[in-house]
Amino acid sequence: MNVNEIEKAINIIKNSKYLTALTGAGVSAESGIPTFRGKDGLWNKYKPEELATPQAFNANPELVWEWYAWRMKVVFDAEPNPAHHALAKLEEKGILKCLITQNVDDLHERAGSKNVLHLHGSLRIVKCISCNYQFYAEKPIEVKPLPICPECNQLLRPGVVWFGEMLPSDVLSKAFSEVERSDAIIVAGTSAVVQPAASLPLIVRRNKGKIIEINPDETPLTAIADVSIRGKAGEVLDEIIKLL
Ligand code: BV8
Ligand code: ZN
Repeated sequence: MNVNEIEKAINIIKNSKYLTALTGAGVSAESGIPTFRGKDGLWNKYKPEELATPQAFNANPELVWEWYAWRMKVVFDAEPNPAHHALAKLEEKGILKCLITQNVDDLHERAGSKNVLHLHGSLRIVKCISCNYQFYAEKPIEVKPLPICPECNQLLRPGVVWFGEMLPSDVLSKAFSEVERSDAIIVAGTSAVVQPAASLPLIVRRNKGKIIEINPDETPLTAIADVSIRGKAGEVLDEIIKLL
């Protein structure tokens, strides 16, 4: 962890008037939740792009539900890590105005973050493929036999956004308005390849805002970030909050 990059990040945060954050699977990695594209990627024998799609669900709902039931178990058993706690602290101090996440876990909320936008939905929501029925899953749901809607008898599905599906328009437009007014954004734990999430930090930059990236690896954002810290989100954000 490079000390003067941390100092640079702290200065940007201190001088920010409207700081937001965009997080990805990497901020939950230290909670033991596998990332998508890392070496320990989810269910390595499948690519998320192959399983997290409406086509995969229609073709093989048993397999897709088995994958999501496993992920619900992993996520619901997991605990927030210092990255989640540091971001919640930044919000509590009135510095972080909005947390935009691609993650479908609820670890930001469980760490105390209040203003969280879930671009890709949540594993806590189970919804009907046909009517408006949905419920909040306190624990992983039974998927054998496949869960059926009590209102209309159609299949239930995970309340997440699959590849090829539109993001919830209210959440997406809120995210765009948040980054439009940001003069700084912390981008932590994302490979910055999935659209439209990956375009959000570019809007901050276009408006002359500053990008702070936190990631052990380089990403397409690294070259344009004002400071890019090669480190784990839990360690780096913990250090930042301590020195702030
Ligand atoms: C849409 C929910 C349009 C489900 C997810 C070409 C072909 C087909 C499609 C496309 C295409 N080009 C673009 C697209 C669109 C597509 C897309 O972007 N594809 C990508 C793969 C190229 N996007 C979509 O389909 C979106 N919808 O565009 O609709 C449309 C238009 C009109 C009409 C209809 C439709 C929907 C995208 C949402 C998909 N759903 N998740 C589920 O989770 O099961 S995306 C999935 O990837 C997760 O949400 C995940 O969060 C997200 C992004 O991944 P990351 O979070 O970045 O995670 P990743 O593993 O990649 O990276 C982790 C990073 O953390 C790494 O950099 C690693 O170094 C780092 N890290 C590791 N440890 C740590 C760490 N960092 C910090 N600390 C650590 N300790
Ligand atoms: Zn229904």
